[in-house]
Amino acid sequence: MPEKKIWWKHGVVYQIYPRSFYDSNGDGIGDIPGIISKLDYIAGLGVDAIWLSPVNMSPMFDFGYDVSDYREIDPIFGKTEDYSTLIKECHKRDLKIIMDLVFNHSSHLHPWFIESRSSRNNPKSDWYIWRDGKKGKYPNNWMGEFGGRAWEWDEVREQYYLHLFLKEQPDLNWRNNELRQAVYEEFRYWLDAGVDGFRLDVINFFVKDKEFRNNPFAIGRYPRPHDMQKHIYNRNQPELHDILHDIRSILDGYDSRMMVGETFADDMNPAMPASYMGDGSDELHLAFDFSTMFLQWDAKKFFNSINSWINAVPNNGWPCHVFSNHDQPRSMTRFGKRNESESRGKVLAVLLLTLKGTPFLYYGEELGMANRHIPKKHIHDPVGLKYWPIPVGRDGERTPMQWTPGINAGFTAGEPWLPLNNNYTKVNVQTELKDEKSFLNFYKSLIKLRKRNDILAFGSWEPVNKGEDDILSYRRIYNNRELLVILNFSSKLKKKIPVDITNRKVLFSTHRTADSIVGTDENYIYPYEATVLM
Ligand code: TEU
Ligand code: CA
Repeated sequence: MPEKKIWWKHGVVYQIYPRSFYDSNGDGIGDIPGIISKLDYIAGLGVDAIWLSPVNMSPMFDFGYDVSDYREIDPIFGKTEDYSTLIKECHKRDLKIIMDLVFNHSSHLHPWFIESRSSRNNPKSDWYIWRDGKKGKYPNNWMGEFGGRAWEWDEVREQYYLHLFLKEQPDLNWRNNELRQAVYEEFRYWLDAGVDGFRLDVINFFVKDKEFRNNPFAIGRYPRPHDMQKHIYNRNQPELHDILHDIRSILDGYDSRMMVGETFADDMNPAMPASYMGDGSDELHLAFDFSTMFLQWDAKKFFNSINSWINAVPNNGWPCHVFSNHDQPRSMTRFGKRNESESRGKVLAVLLLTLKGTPFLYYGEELGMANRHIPKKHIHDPVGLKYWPIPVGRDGERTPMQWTPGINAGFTAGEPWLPLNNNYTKVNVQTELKDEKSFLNFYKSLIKLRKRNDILAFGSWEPVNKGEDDILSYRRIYNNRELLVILNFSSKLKKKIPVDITNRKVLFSTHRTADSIVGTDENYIYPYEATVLM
């Protein structure tokens, strides 16, 4: 009996940043009707699910990651009915839909917060995190991720409230049971509406230290005050497990729903995301390990990061992999080295689509889209507004999707909300579809390979070469059948290779003809070769 495919384990997920995907009405901002009109393109890629960054009602201080109504759709993205149409149209095409829910914090304009801040004794007074203190004397040393203190003084309550991000993003108090129940109702609302899964924003930040202890000093990635602390007291508190059990049992009351947690760490230790998968069946279905996002181009480093992640995942759990998203520079830019970025991009694509675990793609990754430098006057992201030029902010990875070589890459008939990457005349859907050798067609055939091949879906992951001599290679084994994946991270031809590949059949390759058999005189690896062999 072949194993049954489960969409979130054996499928591919495609992340859309709605503002930047496709603008249907010429206001320069992508929207839900725009996404609907591109669903055939998405289904044509062969992916199984889409994840939309938040589209709920929001004053957009953090572009949707500050929600003022968890049920309504923000008018900039469309009507609430448009979202129901989107669900239906996805399902028609066998696509699942994953909603981004932001429940570490809400917008300061959410009615819950408006009520909570109105007095010290209203029914929702404890739904956010309020602390006494004298004005000017902060409750503790916690800093906001987006600048300044994590505490904001409120003149009415004469108290501070906590915001781990912007002051327009007050943190919800997950230690309050009424708040928990209210949030669970929002989950049920969307499950009833037919949403297949959730991506839970900074899930590991939900619960904070009961005693609000000061964070200790640390050397951070950036010289921002926020990064000069070890965040042990404002994240990852043990009570989070109870909450995840609750949410899991709500989801388990429905048919094949899934939640993936954004588990954010400074130290890249995979034990943290793994811990929130519980025993593999009672907390998160999937968790993000972002360690590959911060690596240099180095086969050994990739091996270590992926291997430790796969091994950290609990026995009944399942890994997932992500190389790009809306918060970090695109992989094409991070690893872009002069004219080698395309070759590296292809090696990465083969890696992502042949690993054990669910691959997450970020819109445009399939085209080879790269970041663009955003001049200061065009910066929208609060991180960039506050800190430019170090860090520059996240607009560069959020530029509009590149559909055609025409004006504004066919993204909008108006003025795009962010400037486009100038490479759109070459890097775009229309041009690439016509070119057999394009990045897009490369991706499409890789996704097809993954779908057709049960070994890639179900197989175990057995390292062969752990990055020595720039080679990363592994077997995927299922029911006594195996595939061998070989990736050359260097621009050099490798004559001494870890495993004899002669007489193997080529299933997919950057350099060799598919379905050919490797001859005795071909037992070497080309520069930046990525090959899947049977
Ligand atoms: O990101 C969490 C997070 O920690 C990132 O903000 C990261 O530290 C930052 O991008 C580095 O500059 C999530 C969302 O993905 C992000 O878009 C939101 O802004 C943030 O939460 C707040 O909701
Ligand atoms: Ca629009």
